[in-house]
Amino acid sequence: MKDTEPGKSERRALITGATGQDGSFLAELLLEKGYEVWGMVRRSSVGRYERIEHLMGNSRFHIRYGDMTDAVSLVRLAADLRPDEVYNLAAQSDVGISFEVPAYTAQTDALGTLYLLEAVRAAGLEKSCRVYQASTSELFGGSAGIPLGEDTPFHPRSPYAAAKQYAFSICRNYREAYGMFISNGILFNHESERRGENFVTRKITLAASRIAHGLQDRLHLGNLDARRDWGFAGDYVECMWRMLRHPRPDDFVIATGRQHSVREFCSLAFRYAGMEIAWRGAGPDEQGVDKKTGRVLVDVLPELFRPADVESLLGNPEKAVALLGWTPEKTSFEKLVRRMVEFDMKYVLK
Ligand code: NAP
Ligand code: F7E
Repeated sequence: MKDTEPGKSERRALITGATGQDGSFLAELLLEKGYEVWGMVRRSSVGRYERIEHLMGNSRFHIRYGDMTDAVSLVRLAADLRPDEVYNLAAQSDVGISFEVPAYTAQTDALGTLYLLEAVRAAGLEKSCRVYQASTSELFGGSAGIPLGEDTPFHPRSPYAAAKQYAFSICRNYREAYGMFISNGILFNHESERRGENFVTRKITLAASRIAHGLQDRLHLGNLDARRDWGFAGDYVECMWRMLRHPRPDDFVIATGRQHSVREFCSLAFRYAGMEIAWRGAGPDEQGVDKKTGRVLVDVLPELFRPADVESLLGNPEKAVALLGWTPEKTSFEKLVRRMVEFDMKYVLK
């Protein structure tokens, strides 16, 4: 490993999932830190590069085609690039959709991770290359009031979580079996204006913005009671980098230590878009109405409930605070929601 002064280096990083929310923030961060960054992207009939378009002119940023389900492509990438660090962010990351495409989710998220580790080994990089694995709070399957930490047992409640459990375990196994530097980041939900439009936070900020501009009638949601420990993606990618700069490979929970319900997220987002919501009714009959006009802004659709949902997630980031210098809630919940709404209020008019 080429290790120069802390924070500045000529290290070469490979990011799988570079076109995703986290991949784009991480690529920015690593470029700022002097890395040569290779983003793996997959072929698509439409341009998929909105989140990384602004990096395309950077002479230290490059893209290569590959796919997590194509082991040969990963072997070729590792052998050609010989990266110092690999950040495995590529995944079918939508929990709800994983119930519709369970086998594909397993191929990408579980087997894909195995292929990637084998590609690093096949290139003879097992002693030099550090690997970050994008693990998830979904592994826990929920928390009944008690903050979840690295030692909490897993109880996956979706095909996505089950696939990620395999990936987590194979990373630990390769660390123990082959002495590889592989760290699992057990990240709780993190959001931004680059979040996919199907995730609940972005769905809400986009809808609130469209409704404010008269472009949408109302917002349909599922489980309003679900509670999440929501942070800002831009803060969380810094932890990924810190994990690979840590002297030893390990597993870390990254969370804010606070949680809010989907209903609370909704109220705040509509407030920032200029509307105050009053909630009335319960269960499938619950509605969010505009306090001023009485107009229904939000309602509940039973088909948006998942076959099994994770009701509550709350993380305990103490270990990351102590060992990685992580600052929870660098960006507060209120700042995060405001940032997303401010972005979407302009974005929906484009
Ligand atoms: P995201 O926005 O959905 O991005 C996923 C990335 O993976 C995209 O670049 C996507 O490419 C790529 N991808 C999907 N299937 C692929 C395949 N078969 N081969 C190659 N690339 C593939 O996800 P994110 O929010 O940035 O999350 C990054 C990682 O962290 C994921 O592994 C996710 O499961 C995990 N995670 C996320 C959170 C969170 O709250 N965001 C929390 C914990 C863990 P396309 O652009 O071509 O679709
Ligand atoms: O759902 C409820 C839904 O899809 C959050 C991924 O990044 O974080 C993410 O997974 C909650 C759930 O994220 C709607 O039932 C209600 O309880 O935004 P989400 P997620 O499932 O927590 C984890 C950590 C990951 O690892 C994943 O990759 O909100 N909810 N109504 C809804 N959710 C959606 N999507 N749409 C609704 O209409």
